[in-house]
Amino acid sequence: MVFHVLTIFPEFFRGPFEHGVVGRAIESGKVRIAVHNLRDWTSDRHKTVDDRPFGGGEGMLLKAEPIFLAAESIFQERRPDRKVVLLSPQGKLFDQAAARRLSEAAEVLLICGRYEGVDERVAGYLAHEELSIGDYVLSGGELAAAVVIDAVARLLPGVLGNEESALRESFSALEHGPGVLDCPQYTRPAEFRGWKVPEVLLSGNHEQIRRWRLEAALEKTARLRPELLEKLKN
Ligand code: 9D3
Repeated sequence: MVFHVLTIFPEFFRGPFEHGVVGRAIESGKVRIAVHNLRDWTSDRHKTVDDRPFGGGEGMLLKAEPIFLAAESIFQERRPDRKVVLLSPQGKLFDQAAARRLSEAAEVLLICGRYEGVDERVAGYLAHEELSIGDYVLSGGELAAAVVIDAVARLLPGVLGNEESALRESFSALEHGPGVLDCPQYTRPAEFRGWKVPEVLLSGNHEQIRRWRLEAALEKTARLRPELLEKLKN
């Protein structure tokens, strides 16, 4: 799978994918990340990518033209397996279902917003989807694009080791839609600064351990993410 990223900060993407799961996926050729500098599709002396909003108001918007020219040069023809995504605070929430959807594509172009926003014609006539990674204000779409790449790349065949993907199938409710959180987990030592690991986990009684884990996962979900349990009921 190829991720194209369109940004005014191409250097941002040097670091994040050198390590870990995505780094390995790139090395093995399962994933390619092509970073494109939006300023390469400007034609004025100052490489202008932004302008003031019609109707007045604060700040500057990314102009439509350089973004359309870039997209049309990166994807020379539109195919059903090529998706264009605009990252913006107004987008639909990026969740595991959205990650699964994008993982079906052969190539995804992630357009990173900056300044106060992006000319709406990008959302209206260029992007297949407009996505936000959550209800908080970021300085731009770059971190969001990195989040999307990480979440989607993990879903591609062969990207996780056999062990990791087996774990995902059997345990992670989140991967199958909104559900319960992972249960609390502990490793050695059995006592750290006076805080003991729940006795049952040391017992070797696998039936009891299974019951405790389910109970603990439900309790923690109720405490930290009650809305996930509400969704389960429906
Ligand atoms: C909602 C705030 N906007 C009204 C004043 C201004 C604005 C702030 C930050 C417009 C764009 C941005 C830059 N953020 C993104 O491009 C962005 C984002 C985000 O801020 N939060 C969660 N997901 C995303 S995806 C892209």
